[in-house]
Amino acid sequence: MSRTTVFRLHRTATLALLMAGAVVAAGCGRSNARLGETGDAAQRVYVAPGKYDEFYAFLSGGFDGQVGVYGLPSGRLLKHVPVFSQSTENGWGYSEQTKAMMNTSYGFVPWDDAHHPQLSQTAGVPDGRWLFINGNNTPRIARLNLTLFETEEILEIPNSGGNHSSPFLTENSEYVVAGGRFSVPAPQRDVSIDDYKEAFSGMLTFAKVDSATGHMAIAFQIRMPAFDYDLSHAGKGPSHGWSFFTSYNTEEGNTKLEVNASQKDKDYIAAIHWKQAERCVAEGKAKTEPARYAHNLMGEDGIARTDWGSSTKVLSPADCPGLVYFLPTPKSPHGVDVDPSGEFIVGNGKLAALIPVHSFSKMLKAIADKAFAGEDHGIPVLKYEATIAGEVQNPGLGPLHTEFDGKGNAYTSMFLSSEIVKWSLKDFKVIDRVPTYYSIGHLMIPGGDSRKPWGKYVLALNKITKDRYLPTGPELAQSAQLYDISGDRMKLLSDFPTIGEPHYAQALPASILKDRQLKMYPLAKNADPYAAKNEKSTRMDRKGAVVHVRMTMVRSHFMPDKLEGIQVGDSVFFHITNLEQDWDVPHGFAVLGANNSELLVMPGQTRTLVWIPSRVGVFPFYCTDFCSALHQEMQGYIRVSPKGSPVAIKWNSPSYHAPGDSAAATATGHGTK
Ligand code: K7E
Ligand code: CUA
Repeated sequence: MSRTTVFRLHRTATLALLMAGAVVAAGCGRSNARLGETGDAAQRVYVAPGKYDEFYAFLSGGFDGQVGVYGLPSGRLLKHVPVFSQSTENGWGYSEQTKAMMNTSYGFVPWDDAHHPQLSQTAGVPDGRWLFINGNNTPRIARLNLTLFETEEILEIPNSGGNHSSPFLTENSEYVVAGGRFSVPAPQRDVSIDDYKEAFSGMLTFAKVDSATGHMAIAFQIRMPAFDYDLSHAGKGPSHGWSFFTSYNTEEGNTKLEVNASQKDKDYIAAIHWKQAERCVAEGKAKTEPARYAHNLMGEDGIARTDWGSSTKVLSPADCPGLVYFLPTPKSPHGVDVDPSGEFIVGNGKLAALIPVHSFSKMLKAIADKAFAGEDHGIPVLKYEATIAGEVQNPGLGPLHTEFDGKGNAYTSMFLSSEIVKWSLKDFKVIDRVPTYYSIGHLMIPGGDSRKPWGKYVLALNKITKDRYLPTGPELAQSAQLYDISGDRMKLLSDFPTIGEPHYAQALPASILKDRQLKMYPLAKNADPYAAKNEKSTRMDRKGAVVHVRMTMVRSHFMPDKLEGIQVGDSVFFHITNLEQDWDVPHGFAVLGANNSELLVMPGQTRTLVWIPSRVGVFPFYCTDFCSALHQEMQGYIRVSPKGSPVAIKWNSPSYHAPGDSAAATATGHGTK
């Protein structure tokens, strides 16, 4: 949730709970009762110089649209990966090869609100191949390649609004899911907002993930009642084949939801039997409906391209019996989390005074016994008593999310009372609680939503830091806090600030990833049509007002580095190939007057920046990445003449021959205009 909604929720929920006679525990400002126990905290998070962290952690950037990669336990920031965002650090989203990643049916959208990273899984365990993450505002799912730490694919989700219950993949990464927080008319059309109940749909999308390549494709969408589908998790083990989505606003209000969506005592967790959906789709029960959406994929040649989708298969629960059941769940549930055994489905009712735990086996039995409390929009509603395994009593206030340690314990974040509460999956009794600073949203245990958590730490992802860091104007740092959970009692180890608002995070042992990193792109395999794979093939070509410059970079010079014959208003495409074949030797490229970005070009890679000179003169360009002792010498000049100037194209590399030079005919033939 955003900070503003957080504050609002804080107010209304506190009010509601006060009226209900609940005691509000002190959250912000409380002293750390366990300070004495954390005397060795510094040692526990200290990673000596030259040593590696034990875990890679991937934190969503929230409204910053990126993923932050941190080492745990140190909390050191290792990388900032642009996803639904442009990056001036490396030209992501500005270079010609990456621009298409931002394409959507709404045009070029270089921003989004990214909440939920999900590591790909095999047999319910993170396998370190890919990281998926949702974009909320312009509904999308992105896939990062974890040998590159780079975004490789972005799939737009049509018929959706606020893609929040996403991507929450199934246990062999068969599907990533996308549920809309905001129901919308689907297909979009001009209707009165007052016709919400009739004209709006909730849409739950299942995108198939190719097991070899990771490529996503929309398999089917399920048209649901116009509720707000907030979060999701897939079943695992015995519950594999099902996905669970929380919903709020089952009241179907279309205004002032803070009141109108809090009327009912219970909303639902929607249990989706996606294996049944597969059968219904195979039997032709889905309708093909027009839908325009972008599918952006990085090609093997390092160039992103967009394929346009034109339709999706839409399933209605009425046409596919056994597809959807509603599990009544108290008070506008937020997170839904499935324990490592796959048996327990935990609802986190943000306004509820308890944590309901549903049983998957009881759910199946209730379905078989038709233990229905009724129907809602034709969808069977199971009896609460028939599916509930137990309730965690007096857990704290404002439960949002739950993770698991793999040792029979669950950990729930309490937004209002600012704490993590540890409880037992055996008897649903609270075992321990520890304050967080402050207003925790998600929490994360490495592998903590998988079948095999590495239950050594829990990371609290906090919304508000108040007095925790040096103040920085109106906007204060957002923060993660690391707790040791290896013993019986949780112990706070450290705080570290994060980039953007961290919502969810995922982590896995560094040993899974660290030896799989691509060190360089093989130059011989560079298939960019404008690559210059050696200095001899560098050159300039003019076609009308477009000039293509094929340039190389290697320690410590550009080739060519003296360019003439450019005119004001030309579109100059700098296609720059890094000839290095060594690890960690990117070169940068910046030119005076560039209106977009610099470039960082990885060894063996070609990247293209467009520069449109606006004035006459001679402009320097240089390498921005300190690559060698002669890095400061890695520079050049480009001369810009008035429009229509007789100054001919000219460059200083072996491919250039002056016009009239007899060798010119045998050279590129592009030496003149
Ligand atoms: Cu709880 Cu977007 Cu997963 Cu934030 S959400 S906290
Ligand atoms: Cu190349 Cu600095």
